[in-house]
Amino acid sequence: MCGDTATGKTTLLYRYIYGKFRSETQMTNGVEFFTRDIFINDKKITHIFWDFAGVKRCRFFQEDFCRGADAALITFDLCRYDTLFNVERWINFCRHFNRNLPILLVGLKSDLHDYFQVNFDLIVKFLKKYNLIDYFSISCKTGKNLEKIFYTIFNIINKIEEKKEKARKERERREKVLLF
Ligand SMILES: Nc1nc2c(ncn2[C@@H]2O[C@H](COP(=O)(O)OP(=O)(O)O)[C@@H](O)[C@H]2O)c(=O)[nH]1
Ligand SMILES: [Mg+2]
Repeated sequence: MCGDTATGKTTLLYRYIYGKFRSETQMTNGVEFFTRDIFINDKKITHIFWDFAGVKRCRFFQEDFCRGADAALITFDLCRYDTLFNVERWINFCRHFNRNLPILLVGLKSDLHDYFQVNFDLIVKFLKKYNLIDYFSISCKTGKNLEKIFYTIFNIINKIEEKKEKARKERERREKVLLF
């Protein structure tokens, strides 16, 4: 998950894990961990979230994580136009190692409609130009669409993992045949 500072990444994770809205602003310092178990097709999956500070000294870790990522969530603040504008930079950052990385675009703070500065044309443009999976607007305050984005992204990751597993089994089978 990436996005500009104060778009709501930590608050989003906090709400997803603890079911509560954390209203105080607190810069992510270093790294925070969150875990949650979910079930997909009756399979228990433990997810570990690493929430890195956006500061420069953490860039190295961020790049390393991008390398191994199966999918990404990119966040922007529906009330700050510049954060949507910067989405393009985050897409390029995430796709540095994998040009086809699946990305879900997430606009946060949908409860603050009186302060919206959204340009829907730009959202549609990004969706098409970068072939993004989908776009959701969500609120960490009301919880709107929150479960949906995680469900969507985990389903994608699960499918990729299954494909990898299938390929691995097929490779093993071929190697066995060769051995005989
Ligand atoms: N009203 C409202 N405020 C939010 C929402 N999500 C985050 N915030 C607030 O936005 C500020 C920045 O959030 P934070 O999670 O620290 O952003 P981060 O830098 O991306 O991790 C905090 O004061 C949050 O309480 C939301 O959906 N609605
Ligand atoms: Mg944070």
